Amino acid sequence: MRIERIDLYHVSQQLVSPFETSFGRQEERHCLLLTIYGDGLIGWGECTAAGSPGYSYETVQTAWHILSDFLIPTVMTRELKEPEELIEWLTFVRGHPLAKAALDQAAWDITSQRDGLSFSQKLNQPYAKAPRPRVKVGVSIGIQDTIKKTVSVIQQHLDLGYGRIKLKIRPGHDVELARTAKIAFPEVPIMLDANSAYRLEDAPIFQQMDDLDLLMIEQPLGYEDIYDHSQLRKLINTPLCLDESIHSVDHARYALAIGACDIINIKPSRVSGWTEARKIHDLCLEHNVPVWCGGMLETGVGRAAQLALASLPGFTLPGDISATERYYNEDIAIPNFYLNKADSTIDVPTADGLGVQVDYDRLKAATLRKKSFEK
Ligand code: OSB
Ligand code: MG
Repeated sequence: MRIERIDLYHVSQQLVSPFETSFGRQEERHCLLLTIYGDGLIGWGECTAAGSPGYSYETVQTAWHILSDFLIPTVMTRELKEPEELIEWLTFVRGHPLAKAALDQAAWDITSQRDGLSFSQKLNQPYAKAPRPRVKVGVSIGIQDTIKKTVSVIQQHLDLGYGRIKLKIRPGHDVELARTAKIAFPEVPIMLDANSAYRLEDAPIFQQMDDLDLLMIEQPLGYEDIYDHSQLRKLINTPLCLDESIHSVDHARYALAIGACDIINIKPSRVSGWTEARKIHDLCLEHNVPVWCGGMLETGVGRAAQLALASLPGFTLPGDISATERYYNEDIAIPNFYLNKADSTIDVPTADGLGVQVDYDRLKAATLRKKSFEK
């Protein structure tokens, strides 16, 4: 497939409610969207770099630069046959996984459409089992002003049908929060996400949570650390999950080799896309390590592709993939995603490619700048 044109958009959307983590508070969400044009088809990708370098060193500005000046010009010179090839073309750029993932996603979308398959079907081709039609999901709840407020926000989400709750923590807002939440909702699977706010010396804080039967603790230590996590894991009972420090299947291999985690959060954008995400999935499946699909407050464009990833056989834990209304009043992709209340699942799209359409009026309203690249 000849790639005829690529359009790049910087968009900004108001979140339904502010999202606060140990690295900052977001009221509006910036991201990049891009489209690949070829063979009369359009493939979409989302770059989840944010307005500030809190979660990742990448931002919308760095991703714009890397995509415009390096990645897109390279992709424009190539013929796209299968999506797995694309990431190989981009190895001359070190790092910048979020920028690369947007192109990788668009390549999966457009080639799925070409093949008359949904993204999920194409991604699931190597496996004997049919893809899951619905995937288990949970909700990620940001830091609230008080513990009391957190309890009421948890209740609201349980009432909506979410069957797994993730609470963001930071130093000083951790043990008491977790204990209060577990006392209020003893039957609910609750997990914590620290976004790298602690150090190994803080192990006693996590030991105080040993009796709480938490589902897992996500990324307590450094965002580049693997070793200290392997030490912490020996000191605590709660299963340990890595997010920030896994950028590739190699990192996942290092983590498993030294026993740094029990679980991996596979965020496709953090690992430069769906091709690499599937490799991590395969490695974890081989080692019986459960995985789940993480989120970055995606628009429907990114969310459709998260659902495709979570339909792979090894995704046995609920993902951070919530209903559209948890993020945006008017998403740029239609239709919206809804939670199936009975079993806390979301349906995996079945139409060709991503299975969502972009509403161009809404996209236009949300776009801060746009650039087209043509041959
Ligand atoms: O650490 O998982 C995280 C959002 C932005 C950046 C990092 C994280 C998150 C979330 C939200 O937890 C997950 C979602 O619902 O998209
Ligand atoms: Mg996380």
